[in-house]
Amino acid sequence: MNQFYSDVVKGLSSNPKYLLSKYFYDDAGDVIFEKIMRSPDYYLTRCELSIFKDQTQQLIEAFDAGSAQYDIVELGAGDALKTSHLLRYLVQNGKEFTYYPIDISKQVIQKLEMHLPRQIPWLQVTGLNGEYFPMLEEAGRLSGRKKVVLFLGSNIGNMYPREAQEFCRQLNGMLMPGDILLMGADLKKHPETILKAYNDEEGLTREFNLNLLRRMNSELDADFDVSAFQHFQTYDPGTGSCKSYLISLADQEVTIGSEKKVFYFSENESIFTEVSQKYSPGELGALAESAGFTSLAQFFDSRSWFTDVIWGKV
Ligand code: AVI
Repeated sequence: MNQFYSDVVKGLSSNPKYLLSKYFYDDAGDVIFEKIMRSPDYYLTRCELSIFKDQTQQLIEAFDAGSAQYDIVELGAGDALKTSHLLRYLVQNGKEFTYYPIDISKQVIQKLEMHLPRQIPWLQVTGLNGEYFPMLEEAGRLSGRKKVVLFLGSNIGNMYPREAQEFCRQLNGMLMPGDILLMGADLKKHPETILKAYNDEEGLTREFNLNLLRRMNSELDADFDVSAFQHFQTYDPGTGSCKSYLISLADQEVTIGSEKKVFYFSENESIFTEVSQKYSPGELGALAESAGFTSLAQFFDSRSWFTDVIWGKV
């Protein structure tokens, strides 16, 4: 049986029910997510882009303070739009380095290898298609230099704080002294601003969330009535946990897969689909320390809604 099916069966057999947010990203989900990133209510992408555009030189000075010679490795590179500002600056200033974008999508890597050197002449790109950690090891084998590892977009937020701590600890264990981590994280702010970003007026996040049901219908031969579920978002300003759910609007049963496995949903029952954790600068400092990093620098957008932290491995 495929992994998607077994993860779905596990999640929907649990109490309370859940689905893994990594399954948002099929072709349709990718398209919706691109629209979310451009939507007025979803501020995260614009905030981080402004840091990369307006403070390029300062970001690079912070890397240079750690090491004179380094390669850039990016975990989950996507379209590399933000990173391209750094890469262009480095190339234009005569820095010798290779950019190693890592992504689970083969298409993403092929596109980056084809388009980036056209946009940024002389840029050396070696794409790595696969999971973060094995590909990070591969980058270490290929690169003879120190590494600046980028983990942008508040992807760290899609882990619970404990998972994030474990992830950062594992990452730290894979780096060499002198390597650097540049990580983007969304900050705690007025709860309404956060809720709006995940409950946007255009209904994009709603469609993103409901797309999980459509994906199960098309890939797992499920028979979800998508109109019988509702997107529901919460944000707890105390813990910083912003959570997405799908709420069943009726007592209903759904059949999944060729084995016709049946799941029951009662009216108002929830399926948890995603956490988008928000941090305070202090909590990020504590995360750095608990994972064995030293905080070297921290950058903010003009409203201090988003931050990019630079941590060093000692
Ligand atoms: C990819 N990740 C950082 C996004 C976030 O903000 O948690 C995914 C997302 N979910 C709903 N909107 C965007």
